Amino acid sequence: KTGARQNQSYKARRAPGRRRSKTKPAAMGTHTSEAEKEMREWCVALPKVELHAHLNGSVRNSTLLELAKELGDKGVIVFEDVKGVIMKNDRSLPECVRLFDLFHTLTTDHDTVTRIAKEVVGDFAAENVVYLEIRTTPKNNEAKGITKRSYMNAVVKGLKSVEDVDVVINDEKLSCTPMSVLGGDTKRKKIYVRLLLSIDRHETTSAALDTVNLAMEMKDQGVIGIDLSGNPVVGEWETYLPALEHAKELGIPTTIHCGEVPNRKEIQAMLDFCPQRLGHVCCLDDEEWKKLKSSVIPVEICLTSNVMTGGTPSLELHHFADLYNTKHPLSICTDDSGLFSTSLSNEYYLAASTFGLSKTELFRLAQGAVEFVFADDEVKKSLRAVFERAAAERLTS
Ligand code: 6MZ
Repeated sequence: KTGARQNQSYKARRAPGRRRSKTKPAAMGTHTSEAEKEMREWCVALPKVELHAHLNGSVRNSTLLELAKELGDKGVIVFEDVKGVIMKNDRSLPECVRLFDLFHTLTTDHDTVTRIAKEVVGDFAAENVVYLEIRTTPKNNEAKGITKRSYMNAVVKGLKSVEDVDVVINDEKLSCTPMSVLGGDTKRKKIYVRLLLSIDRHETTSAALDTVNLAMEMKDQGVIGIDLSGNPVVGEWETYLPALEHAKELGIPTTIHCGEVPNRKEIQAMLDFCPQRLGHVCCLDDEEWKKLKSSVIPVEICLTSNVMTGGTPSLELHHFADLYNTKHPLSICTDDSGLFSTSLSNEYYLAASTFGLSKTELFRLAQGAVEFVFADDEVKKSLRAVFERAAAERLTS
């Protein structure tokens, strides 16, 4: 409903000859022409900022299969059943929720959490992401001896164990990496990584407050913000509000999954809360849409995810076009690159091919995301310089 409404003000150009359809977004690596191949490569080389990526949704399929095989061998799961589910490409929102339960069964022990954090950062750096905010839900699991704190320690250990890339998780490391370069192709790559702690919509007020307090305790380890996510048809806004208010009092920035499904009362309350950023904003009615636009809250846009989960009827009808045309602050993000078989480069490619954006427009979109990062001004300054350097190179080719 909302997609069609927003299409009334659709002004962005569609790529010439592109068919208007409800097909799923193109997966990576399906080159059909030299021009497409060149554009895909350009999107990979483009320095990028990723602001909305869930750790467990960004795990490589190969890793999930390996973990599933191990648990299959131990008789904990039936590998063949799980394999089919992991490799399936078409996922509705309820299926995603079920899949996350499966992923958590596969990944929730300290060593595996460390492994996936390390791999996910390496994967983003490999496609020239220069700043990454990775979000994850700290998990208690008494049976496995895991606490929210020990889970997060395992994540931080993963970030610190990335070998081929310089990972900057706090200011200390800034001066230790003179040989590395952000956004460069030739020298060793460097990526800023910050962590957001997610409050899951299944959690109680007290558990949500624990997460905010943990974020405060782990400030010097790259934890920089709070996210509200999880199954959008579960839970009540009032349950999480005290924790989100607490974050605000402590000066911790927040980002909220908003309007993945229609929910008038909740969407209004989320907009009234005025978080630093909002994710998705798919199912807003006219009044909410107006309110969002006048709020100027930056939006994390997840094209493939929204099409796959039905938040928007098709790529072509995605609300990106309306927000982009009205110059609303936004950034292109992956959401769950593993789950949806995408990458940030692919999402930029889709924005270009669906809405007819030029290379300059794509570049400015990537550059603009620097202004919405939760990291401090020093990091922003350094990222602005990366894009200034890259502009000369990327915009002339
Ligand atoms: C809402 C989502 C999500 O935290 O275990 N998550 N929540 N909407 C989405 N759109 C598809 N994608 C991921 O990562 C997995 C968790 O992130 C949230 C869900 O709570 C999921 O369990 P972590 O690292």
